[in-house]
Amino acid sequence: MNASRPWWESAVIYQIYPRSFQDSNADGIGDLNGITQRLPYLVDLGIDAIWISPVFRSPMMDFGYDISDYTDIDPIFGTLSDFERLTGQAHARGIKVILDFVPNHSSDQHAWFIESRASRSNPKRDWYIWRDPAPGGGPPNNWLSEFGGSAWEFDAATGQYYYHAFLNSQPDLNWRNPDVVEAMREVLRFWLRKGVDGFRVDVIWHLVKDALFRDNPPNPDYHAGRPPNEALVPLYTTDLPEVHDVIATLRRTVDEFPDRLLIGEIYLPVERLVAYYGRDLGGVHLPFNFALLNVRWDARCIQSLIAEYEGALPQGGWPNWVLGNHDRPRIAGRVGPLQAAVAAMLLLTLRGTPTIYYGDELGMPQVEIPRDRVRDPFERNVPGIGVGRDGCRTPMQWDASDNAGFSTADPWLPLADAWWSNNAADLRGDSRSMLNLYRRLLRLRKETPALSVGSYRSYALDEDLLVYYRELDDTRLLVALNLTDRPQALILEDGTQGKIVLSTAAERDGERAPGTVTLAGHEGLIIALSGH
Ligand code: TEU
Ligand code: CA
Repeated sequence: MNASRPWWESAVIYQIYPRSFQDSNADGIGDLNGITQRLPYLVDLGIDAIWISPVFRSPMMDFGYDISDYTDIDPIFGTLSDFERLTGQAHARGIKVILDFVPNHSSDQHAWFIESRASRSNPKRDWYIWRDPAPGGGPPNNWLSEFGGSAWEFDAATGQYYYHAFLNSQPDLNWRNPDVVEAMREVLRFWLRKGVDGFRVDVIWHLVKDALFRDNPPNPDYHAGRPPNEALVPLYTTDLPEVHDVIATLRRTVDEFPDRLLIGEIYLPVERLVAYYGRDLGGVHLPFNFALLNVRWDARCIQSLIAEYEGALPQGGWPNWVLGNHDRPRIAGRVGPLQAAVAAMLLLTLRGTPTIYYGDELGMPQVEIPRDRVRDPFERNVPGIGVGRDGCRTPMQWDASDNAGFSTADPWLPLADAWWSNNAADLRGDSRSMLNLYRRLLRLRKETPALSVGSYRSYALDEDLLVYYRELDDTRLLVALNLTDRPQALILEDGTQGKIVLSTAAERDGERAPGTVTLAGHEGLIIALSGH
């Protein structure tokens, strides 16, 4: 392996939604000690880094994405020393730790906001975004909250509105104020000094808003059934040119420490996404690439999105891939449980850094949440159109004991139905299981640099097969993915033959691949090529 490459280029990241990973103190909610307890599982799985969704002090209106103290751990999750123990033990096992930094907004319970709303003349007034009512009364402009309704909340005590891109309990900080920037840089340093290996930065493309507070234009493509905020194009609220200066400052702060990683959460089309690598790559190292979250699951669409993404990357910009996260429906729910194996092979054989969402390695389903169990504030505010995020946040299915081994108490969200058979312990014992597929793929990826850092080249499109080369030095691999439920024949290039190094159907590993190979429905193959 090339020693001069930063660690994250060959790493695999694993996202933990901490409320749902492992409960250690019988309150039905996952916590830091629970994660520490499960580190051996993560070592056995073969991932390199964990990204933990927010564990900071929070009233939990948005389950931690509403922070009331950026430099303390919420008691629900444990203590600062629990965090230090987790980091120490993760590092001892070779696992990096990435925190979730939420700088766009705080909780309305943060001391900064409590001061800010105390009076118009408070020194922290300008740390948030306050505006007078419109001339005729009402909100200052038409900006909408992502979670429904106006993005402006009236504060009767001081007679002004404050802006909140999400819940009204999540006021947006004013990143045009240099004191805010400096305070947040200190927050980063606080955790960097504790040895964290990087940050995933929440809604980083939201940080700066229009200085003139112009109305957002209507979205001509909006239709009923879509989230109400999509009625407007967020022209003046997100992706402003000035945001790149702020991000460069965050990057310089992280660069004060060696080998730290900055990932940006950015939902934008590819051509705008890649701007977040920054000028001279001085932005985030990895702008999350969410293209696979919405793609139509067919070979043509996926091949062209890979080509578009690879083609748009700036010189030296490192790619990354995501199949799921705590905001989006589970991959197994989207493509079906059988095809999810093919999706796993896709994620772990593309060029760039993959992020695995916890539980996808078990094929965890998208869970139907009964109305009386809904916890997600987005679903509560905008009910019935399918925006709910609880269904992808259900407790990890560890074993067949009570509550799937997640907790001895009733879990905060219901478990998936089939947890008593579909759980890590049972799947570990079945050589053909999804968990063992992930383990085999991760081991192969580690042993075979061509799969992580090798070049990517697409193969002639064979209708329903997605086929590509991954190459490095003398290693030539062909990845063939059958995106259908029917058998498909793959014809190798003239004069090449190969050997199957890994099939989603474990029993084919090691099989010779002469000129033609047939893939079963929902099968994926990694073939080592010889000849030419
Ligand atoms: O999500 C940002 C984001 O883009 C959401 O609006 C997303 O589209 C939504 O959750 C619907 O899928 C981040 C966090 O990942 C999310 O959990 C938080 O609720 C949100 O920011 C506010 O911090
Ligand atoms: Ca707990």
